[in-house]
Amino acid sequence: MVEAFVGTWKMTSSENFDEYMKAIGVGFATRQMGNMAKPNLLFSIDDGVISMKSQSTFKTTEAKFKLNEEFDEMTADDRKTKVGKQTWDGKTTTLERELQDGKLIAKCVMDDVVALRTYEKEV
Ligand code: DKA
Repeated sequence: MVEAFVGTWKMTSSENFDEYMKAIGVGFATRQMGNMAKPNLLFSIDDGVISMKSQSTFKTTEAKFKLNEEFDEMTADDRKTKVGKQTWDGKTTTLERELQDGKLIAKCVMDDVVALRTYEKEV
């Protein structure tokens, strides 16, 4: 039920994200910004098109897509990627977002490095 994602989500925890950013090749200065950023994730649906916007003081990015279709995403570190799997420069990372116990969990995987970022819905 993609409707359950609709709304605004605030990041409440982030585990192993610096290691993940290192694994995908993000440089030191951008990692500092990425580590400090506490993004809000905004999901909306319009006529079957899902909009996912990540807003932070560091960077705001937006991707629009339909379920089960590959889509382009420009990431906060300026990689132009294709999602579900993000592919660029011959590398691949996966970024899954799912709901668990009312929280949105973003699981970022690069080889054997996994970062988990937890978001809670604004009421
Ligand atoms: C999330 O939605 C995961 C975001 C992953 C961004 C990877 C690149 C960050 C570069 C600062 O929480």
